[in-house]
Amino acid sequence: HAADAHRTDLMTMTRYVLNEQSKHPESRGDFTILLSHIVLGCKFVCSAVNKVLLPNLFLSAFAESCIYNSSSTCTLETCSWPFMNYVIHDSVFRHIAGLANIIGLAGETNVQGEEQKKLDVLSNEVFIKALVSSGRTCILVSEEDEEATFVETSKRGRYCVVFDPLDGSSNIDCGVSIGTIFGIYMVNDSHEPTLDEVLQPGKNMLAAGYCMYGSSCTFVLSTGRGVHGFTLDPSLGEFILTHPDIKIPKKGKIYSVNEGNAKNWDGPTTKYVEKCKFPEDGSSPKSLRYIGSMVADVHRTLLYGGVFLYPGDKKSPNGKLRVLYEVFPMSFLMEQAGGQAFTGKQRALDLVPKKIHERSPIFLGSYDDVEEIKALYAAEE
Ligand code: AHM
Ligand code: MG
Repeated sequence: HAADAHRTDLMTMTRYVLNEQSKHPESRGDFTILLSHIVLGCKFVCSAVNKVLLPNLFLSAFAESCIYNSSSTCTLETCSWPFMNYVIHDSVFRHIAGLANIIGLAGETNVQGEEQKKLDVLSNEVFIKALVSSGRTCILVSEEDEEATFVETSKRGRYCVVFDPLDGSSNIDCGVSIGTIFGIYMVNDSHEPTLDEVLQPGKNMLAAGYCMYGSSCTFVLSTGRGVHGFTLDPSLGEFILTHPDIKIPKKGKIYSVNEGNAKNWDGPTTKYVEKCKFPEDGSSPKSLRYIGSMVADVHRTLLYGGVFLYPGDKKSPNGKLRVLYEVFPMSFLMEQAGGQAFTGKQRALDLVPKKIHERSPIFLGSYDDVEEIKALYAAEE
């Protein structure tokens, strides 16, 4: 009854990390605690994202009516939502209005842009608070904050976390997958922490991962021993190991790039994409897939193979993606899955960032495909 055993013997993420930890007797469980706080942030964002995606209009209509009427008899009929003509019980109504408050929809007059912004900001706040309260962090770098956060001494630990709390924000309103990306460094204790602790090459990361808020909520993690995928079981509120030891296919059939920028590309990028469409060796052309959410594009690349590229171009020589919390974590995962990540000049994980929000071109994915890109850049020199 292997199937039965499987169903009752769940490998949760905590269990997985504890297993890993038991291989290091010196470990004090700090990483497990840190990760559980990251996971909490992801669950919160997942839930907030779903509330925005599904009943978006519904919530704002209700929230407004509830806030402005603020009476206990506030019902569907007293609000302007036109499509339903029955009354929702007050408690349900208050619940919905409460949710709307949490996710920041309540009271907004300008529905479009502001909501979206709020969800970014909210996600950032959630992660900062979860990370600081873990008592295990020291420096936090978030895409949302200009400056790094230095955790106060009483709450300080040895880990530095770099993260993009909600990446792909242009995709929120149309319900397309978005995600959180993070990387973890450990400080050299003994001295006051400085920014140098995080301005380190990606290969010094201890762990990296992302959480994708898609048709399901998927958490992909590497602690430097392969890449493992977990799926949120909403009924349990637990991430369960569903994709152990992910390996990217050695060669893929997909390329993923914003081709709208082709006009400004450099020679090797142009040549590579041309080769994808018109292969010279008689093989079939590659398919193009581009979501515009790095987490989703990288996730597909990891599972199906192929390449994801955000090259530099004449307008933005360093491309768009940020080294610390976009390029490094994804490159770390790619290498751990048997793929490669290249900047156009070097192995991405060898890059030493000088600023926390620095950008870099990135080409990552299946080993053989990235090898081809490297050859085109080498030929250029
Ligand atoms: P964001 O951090 O503002 O959301 O931007 C990052 C996103 C990535 O998720 C994605 O790979 C890229 O921007 C898409 O950019 P473009 O719209 O230029 O193709
Ligand atoms: Mg981003």
